[in-house]
Amino acid sequence: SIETGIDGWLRYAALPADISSQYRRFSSIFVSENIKTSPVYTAGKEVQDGLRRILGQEVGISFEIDSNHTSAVIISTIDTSPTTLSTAQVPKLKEDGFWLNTQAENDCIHIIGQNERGALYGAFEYLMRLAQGNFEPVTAANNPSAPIRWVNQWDNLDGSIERGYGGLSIFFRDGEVVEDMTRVAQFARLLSSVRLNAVVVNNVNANPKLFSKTNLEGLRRIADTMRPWGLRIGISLYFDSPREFGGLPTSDPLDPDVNNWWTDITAKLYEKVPDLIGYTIKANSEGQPGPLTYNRTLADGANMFARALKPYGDGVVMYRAFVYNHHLDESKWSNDRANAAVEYFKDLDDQFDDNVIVQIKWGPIDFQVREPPSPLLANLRKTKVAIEFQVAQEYLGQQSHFVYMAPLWKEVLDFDMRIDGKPSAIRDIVSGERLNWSRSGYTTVLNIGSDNTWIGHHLSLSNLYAYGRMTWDPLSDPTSIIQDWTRLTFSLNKTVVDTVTKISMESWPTYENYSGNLGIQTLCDIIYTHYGPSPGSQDGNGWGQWTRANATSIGMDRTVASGSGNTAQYPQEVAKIYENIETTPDNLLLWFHHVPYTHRLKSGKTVIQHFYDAHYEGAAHAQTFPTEWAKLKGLIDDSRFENVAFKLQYQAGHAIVWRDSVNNFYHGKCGIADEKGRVANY
Ligand code: GCW
Repeated sequence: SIETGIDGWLRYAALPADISSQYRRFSSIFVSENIKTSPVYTAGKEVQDGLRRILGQEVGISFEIDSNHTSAVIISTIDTSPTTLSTAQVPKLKEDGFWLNTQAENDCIHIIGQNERGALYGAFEYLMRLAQGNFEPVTAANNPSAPIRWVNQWDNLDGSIERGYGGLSIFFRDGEVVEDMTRVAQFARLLSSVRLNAVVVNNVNANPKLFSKTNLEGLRRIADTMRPWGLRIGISLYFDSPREFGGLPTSDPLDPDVNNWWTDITAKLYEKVPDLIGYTIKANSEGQPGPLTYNRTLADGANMFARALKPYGDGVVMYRAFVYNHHLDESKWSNDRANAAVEYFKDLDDQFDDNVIVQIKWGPIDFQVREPPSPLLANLRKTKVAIEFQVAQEYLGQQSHFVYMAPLWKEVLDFDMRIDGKPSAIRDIVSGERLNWSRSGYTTVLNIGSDNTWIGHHLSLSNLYAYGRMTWDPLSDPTSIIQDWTRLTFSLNKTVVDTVTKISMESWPTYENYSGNLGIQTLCDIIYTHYGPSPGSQDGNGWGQWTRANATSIGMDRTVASGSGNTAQYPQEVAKIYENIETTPDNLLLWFHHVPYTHRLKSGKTVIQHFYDAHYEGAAHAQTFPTEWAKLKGLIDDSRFENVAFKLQYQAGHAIVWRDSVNNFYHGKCGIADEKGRVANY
């Protein structure tokens, strides 16, 4: 059969008959909700579909449980659990959590959600085990690490997607919400299967035309399509809408008319989407207006939206910390974009309303191939935060190269910030545990589109799967995540699993090697595309992603002693490590220090020789990916095989372009020859 990729990791491929025949046979699927909009109902349908496809069993759904129910799958919430079913053994579940018991009495399977969404998650968990031929008995509660597990699509109303590499928007076209919701439902199914619970549907560079009558109605359709999958929608707002769209003279967040305008818009939205999860705000960022435009604080701006949402329950304002001056003067040594978030937000810590969450990019700059974690994650105590990842590979090869990001995220989440000298792993900060927050968590920039691969590269969809897995349980192991994903996406065949795992686990270090090393950032074109090598574009502009490379030395001096003082934004113990060149890890050396090209790393190599070597190594390693992949010919469907083969071949070629451009550039700068005498052929 031709595999399109639309089902992603939810193909439910039939198990070989000799395996599936060993499994028990079901008499029925009992579902506690007979309403199509309920995720419990969806769970029943999904289980029915899964049992048919994976095991070849045709099992009927019933909404009435009979007294001699044997060999049934019983799906409910804790509250709607049938009386005959003992829920006494179920421990207290967290919001969205579930209980899965495959060893229940009368040969039954119990899937019990803390809420309706949880029941659906439990159903997916069960099916994804079966689909991997995993018949191991399980009796366990499963709870999320954090309540906020969102994705942010950067979709524009015209159908384009900012930093989108997987086709046009599945939500919008020509200024309006699309009619056909097929892809929206398929998308919701994928998200829900990895326990993500909300989607912000439009770009943070938001267009106020979203509030037209037709579009409000369109948002209702999107929300209605997603609700049965346990997903809620949020939207991004444009700060200056009252002035630019509403005919008011100002968008001042303390102006009563402006507040009324947002109150009114919020009422209209909730009329269509009664469970709207909230607003995402990008303001005073990259030339966008915001509260500072009106001489108000960022907190004044955030709280205006928070007040508008308050009457409707649990809606939150996700206020982005991505606020910085993009006309920075590079000639001033102490100027540093990495300082911006803490400078703007730290002093506002006690000023945000309780339904405001500050949304912080994981690194201080912008989704680079390597950054230290954002110091703002350790500077807010009262203000709840969400960490922002980027499944979109904006700076990581834009889905033309493949970079599996779970290892990167894991490094960030495992990083110990040592707040007040105490263990403060970032995963425990964002879960809310470390500082006792009630609502905090995760979001990611995501750029799925109407392409059959969803995202532009079959392998890159693993990042969405991994993001879901890691937000639910940040202690998950990236290797087992990719193994599960591969079995579900491609095949249970060992060669397939091992090969995809190998390529995936090597992909980030490889890309780092041929793009930008030692914490210098992704040396791509910085002005617009963020793609392809252009090490010279980093400097000489106001964007502040500088390398400060000159004829003799390179790197950003972020020390207190002689640089921008950025290290002091980290808690003391961490600051000490980065302030000192001896204790700064090599892979962040040039992020924190400005050194001669001849500076010796802990490895004994000079900085410049490391650059040369790493680029040769990275490019050489990229050549192994198509060769590895070639082993899968005939082991997976030709359609996806060819598609990925083409992509990996392209990546291998482009890696050589990266290697030579970067090496030539630095050779030209410093004039120091490669010890190994290698020269590019052009
Ligand atoms: O990484 C940068 C992107 C912009 C984006 C911005 C942001 C939506 O290059 O395209 O704008 O970040 O996060 O707001």
